[in-house]
Amino acid sequence: MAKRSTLYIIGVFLPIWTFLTYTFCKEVFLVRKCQNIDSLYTKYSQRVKEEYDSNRRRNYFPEIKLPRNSYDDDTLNYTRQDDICQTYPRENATILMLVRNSELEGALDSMRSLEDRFNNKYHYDWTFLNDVPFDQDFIEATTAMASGKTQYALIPSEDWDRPQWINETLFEDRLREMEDKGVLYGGSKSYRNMCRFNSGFFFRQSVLDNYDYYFRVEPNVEYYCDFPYDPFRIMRLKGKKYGFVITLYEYEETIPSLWDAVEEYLETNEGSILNKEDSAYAFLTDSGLVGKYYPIVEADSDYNLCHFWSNFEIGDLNFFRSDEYKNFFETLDAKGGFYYERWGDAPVHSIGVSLLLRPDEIIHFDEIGYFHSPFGTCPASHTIRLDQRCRCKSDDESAIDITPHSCLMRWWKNGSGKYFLKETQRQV
Ligand SMILES: Nc1nc2c(ncn2[C@@H]2O[C@H](COP(=O)(O)OP(=O)(O)OP(=O)(O)O)[C@@H](O)[C@H]2O)c(=O)[nH]1
Ligand SMILES: [Mg+2]
Repeated sequence: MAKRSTLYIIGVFLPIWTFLTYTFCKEVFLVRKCQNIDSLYTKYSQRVKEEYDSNRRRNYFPEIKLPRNSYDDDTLNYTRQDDICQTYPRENATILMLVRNSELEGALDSMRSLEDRFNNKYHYDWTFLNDVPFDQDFIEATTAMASGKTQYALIPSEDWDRPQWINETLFEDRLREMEDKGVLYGGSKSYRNMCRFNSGFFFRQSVLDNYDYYFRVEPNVEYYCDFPYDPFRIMRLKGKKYGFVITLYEYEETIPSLWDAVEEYLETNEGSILNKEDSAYAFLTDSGLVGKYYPIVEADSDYNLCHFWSNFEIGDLNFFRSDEYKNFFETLDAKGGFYYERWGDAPVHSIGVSLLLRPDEIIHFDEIGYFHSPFGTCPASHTIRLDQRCRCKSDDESAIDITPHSCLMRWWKNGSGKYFLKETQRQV
């Protein structure tokens, strides 16, 4: 009997007991392990949440000073807004694109990006300009992409084509010379029309008559970050007349005599009354050491070749429509340099605004991330890049701001730039 019960214990009870004990311990161990993993995950997610919440919280406490690469503390603070259920007031402004039918894909890429990053909240109108009529495909696709109204205008021949008074023989000779030298777009006739149009005629198009501000957009560009504000509103509230994101040096071979023409303009009745101290003249002529850099090329004239890259610009149309700017443009145009050389609209606009405006009427939008091949700009502050969902790094290969190719530091020093540089200047 005792033998039977021993056998029973060994054969039945012990395996069951072992199995149950094993299962129980395993469960306990697993639960523990899971709890450990759980608490690990909880810890991680709490850390991430806190980190990101602190970003979000900034929206509710706009007075907090961001560690940002900016000289204007008010721009961001003014606009921190809760996006949900918000209606956004609009300024009297339009987005403006001069573009060819053949550039439809690139135009849509740029539109998609700007709509996503800015305009889907505001629904500003899109105005398209062309020297030939837009085709149906272009109109249909761009209208579908826009969140605002679209309008399409044909540029009159007298605002686009080469004027009669251009000496055709000289023009053809110079074109060939520049092409042989390998100057970028040196042999292109249409590029010259485009540059002259953008310098002196875009603002005269009747389709723009009723607007105060424009935002120039080109095909194939990208806006890297959400806009933290409506730049048009900043322009109006702060009395700005010209806004840029990138500034760099021009190829001197495209403008050999542009500065001579500017100097002649400065001798005219209108030019001679300008006060160089009240303008950003020094931004155009300072060729000393700024930060670590001298200008990348030593220019032949007093112009240091710095210009605002005009493929991105936000401007006050009333400034361009003013007699002062028109007179400045017409004095230059009469020299024929848009055709005999290859003057770009970027240096012409830049010299115009630097001479005719006060430095504080020009704004560097340093929270806007932007790319036009081959250069880009990306906000320097990590918190801004998270806050504005940027998809760029400020040390990307294409990021130009703090490189020898950029004139930004020269702007900080001579324009309405960073206060600490301005202070240094004053002390010197
Ligand atoms: N309608 C029209 N638009 C033009 C013409 N040439 C240039 N454009 C537009 O004018 C703007 C500037 O021309 P781009 O070819 O981009 O000149 P760029 O920016 O100096 O040079 P890349 O962009 O590097 O080619 C763009 O918006 C073009 O679409 C033209 O002949 N007709
Ligand atoms: Mg371009």
